[in-house]
Amino acid sequence: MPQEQDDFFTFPYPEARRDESIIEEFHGVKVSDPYRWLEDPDSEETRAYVEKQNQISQTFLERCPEWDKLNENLTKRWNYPKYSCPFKNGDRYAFQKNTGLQNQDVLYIQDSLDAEPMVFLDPNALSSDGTVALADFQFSEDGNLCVYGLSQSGSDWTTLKVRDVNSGEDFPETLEYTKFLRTSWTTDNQGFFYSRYPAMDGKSDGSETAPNENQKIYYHRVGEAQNKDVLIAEFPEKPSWSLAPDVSDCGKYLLLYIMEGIGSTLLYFSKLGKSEDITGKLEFVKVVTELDSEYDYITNEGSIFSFRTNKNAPNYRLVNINFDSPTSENWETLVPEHETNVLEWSYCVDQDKIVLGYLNDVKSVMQVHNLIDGSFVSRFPLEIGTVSAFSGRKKYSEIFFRFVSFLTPGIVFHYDFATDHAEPTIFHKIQIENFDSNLYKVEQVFYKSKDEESIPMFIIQKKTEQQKQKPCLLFGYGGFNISIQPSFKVGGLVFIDSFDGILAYPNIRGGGEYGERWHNGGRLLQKQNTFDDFQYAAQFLVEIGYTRHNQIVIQGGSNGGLLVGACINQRPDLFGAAVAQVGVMDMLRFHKFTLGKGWVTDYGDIVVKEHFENLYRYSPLHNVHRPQNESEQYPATLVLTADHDDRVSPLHTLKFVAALHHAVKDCPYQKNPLLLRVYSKAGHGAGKPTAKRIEEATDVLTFMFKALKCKLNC
Ligand code: X99
Repeated sequence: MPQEQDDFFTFPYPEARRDESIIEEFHGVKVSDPYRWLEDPDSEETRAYVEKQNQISQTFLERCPEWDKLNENLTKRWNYPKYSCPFKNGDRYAFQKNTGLQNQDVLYIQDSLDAEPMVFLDPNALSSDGTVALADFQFSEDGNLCVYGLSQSGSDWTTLKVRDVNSGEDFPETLEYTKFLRTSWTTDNQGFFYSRYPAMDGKSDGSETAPNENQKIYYHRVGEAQNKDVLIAEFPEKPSWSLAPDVSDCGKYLLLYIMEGIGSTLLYFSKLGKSEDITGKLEFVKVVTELDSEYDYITNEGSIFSFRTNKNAPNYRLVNINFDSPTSENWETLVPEHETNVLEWSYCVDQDKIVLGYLNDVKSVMQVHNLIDGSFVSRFPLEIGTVSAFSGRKKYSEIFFRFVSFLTPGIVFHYDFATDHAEPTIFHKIQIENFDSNLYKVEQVFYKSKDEESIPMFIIQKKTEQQKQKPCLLFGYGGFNISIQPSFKVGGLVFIDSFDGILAYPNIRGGGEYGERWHNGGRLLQKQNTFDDFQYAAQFLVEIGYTRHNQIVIQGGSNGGLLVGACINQRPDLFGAAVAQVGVMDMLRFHKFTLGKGWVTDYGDIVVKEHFENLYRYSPLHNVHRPQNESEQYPATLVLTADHDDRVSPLHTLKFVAALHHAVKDCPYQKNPLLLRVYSKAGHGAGKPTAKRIEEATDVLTFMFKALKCKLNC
């Protein structure tokens, strides 16, 4: 049992065996990797290690009576109906709904907007514990068929099925070895293009770590077995390329996007004839041959194709490319880059209009332009917040979009260009009983980082007469061009209410909040800016009197788990507690597992000397320290992962915790706990059943409660 010492306990952390024989040399630097054995998820030794760690973390959390209280608060708060943004498919509409605490959202279809919705697919019926999730779905052009992907236990792997919308029956075939539903139907509704990996040698349930390579594109005819699928495109000399097909609105072209990492794509196309004639590999014309920019198909008028791109436009623009002569000298700008606002997405609707979604200082702006000349038509009125989903197509005059914000759980709007001339109408508005948004306030502040860059940050708290120092949850991500926009978070509100706390969301560099400039400012050799921005956020919050360092808990997942890992190594004195979820912790080996190779675009490639030196300088696994005094003590830290996380393999977290525990062993200055919790039948986050989400949120809040020594308000 743990021994009581001061306010916390010293824990008999399990010692991980150190294999000192594993040493690799990078650019003349010898690096040892004593916990390499933890990379095998299936060995008895790894399993035993995880079990011992779980016993300690569970004891820590369960000893605490507040777990039940927080669980009750969270469950109450979570229990409100949630609606997705509907899609129009043929003559019907489809949308997802969750009554409140259902493990998985249910997919409904509706014959008209005021018809009774009918259950089309209920993933809750597919497993008793909610661990089978609907990963994605796509209806055929006429809306009569739907291809959908199921995933299990949180893995990225999906199996595809096809359902007849009229009968509700599935076709017999099951398509295996796909990740991320990248399907695109031919417009005759006979079948679809999709990308898949070759069959794996070993297991492929998401607990494996083998790299995913050699993706290929196939055409699948509905009703046929997968082994009858027609191979359309493959690049055996480029095993790390990932491929995505996209049939043009007119049905006459197949676009092929090729990625070798996150973001930038190559772009090829092939002309399509009748789908019966698809019998083998297609000939592709190369439009973009350098992997330096992103391209997003919007629509085409004959051979003139419109794309959203950041080619020569760090805030993105719309460009027209004539596929009859696609050379870049002939490209024409349709909507120029905006000076300050980032063009995040665009859709063609109602034949000749384009809806553009911009980000202005991290707040959504939505406007309509003319497809023919790109000119501005109108702007939709929006409150401060985020357009989190949009649906609309060239052939339909109707659109739907979903708005969320820190205090707005979700409003789905409907607008019909054919009949509406006024503002969009509310289609679904989420109402939460006993939630009064007027009790809270949201402010956006701008603070200076280490290099004087101005960083935006949202701060949410209860309205009070007088500002006093409060427990503060500081959340960050900072990578992959992803913007952290306002959204409604139940766990965050429970933190505010139960602990009289503050939430702080700094929009640190590496994200896409200010386009490519922001992303570039926090990746590759600039990655340290991401960590500095986060550390300066903590300092700023203390300087303005909102909190104290020992009341700050930092939290981040995935790339944000790396952020938390790096920050507790670099500035343990700034934070009272830390929660790192599903993080990338071994920066010298991330590229070796599952999809990790793709992250080289943000993190860099160890074969390049400067990249290696940079990664080695901040890699959480390689920079753990033994505290030499009180202020070097690690904050109370909870590190979380899950056994079916095939996005960021749990080995990152296990090796990091083993190194942390070794570094602090018998250290008199390390009194704060350093805990590891590994969830089972769970993955990186997508598709997690509500019950598991609430359990994890309860663990995290209970940990924060104990680590920050909060008072429980209710
Ligand atoms: C990915 O690794 C993306 C995974 N992914 C694909 C998709 O490879 O989401 C893909 C192909 C086709 C369609 C959709 C996808 N991501 C997404 C990074 C961050 C991201 C990730 O998960 F860019 F948002 N990471 C984990 C980066 C480091 C930690």
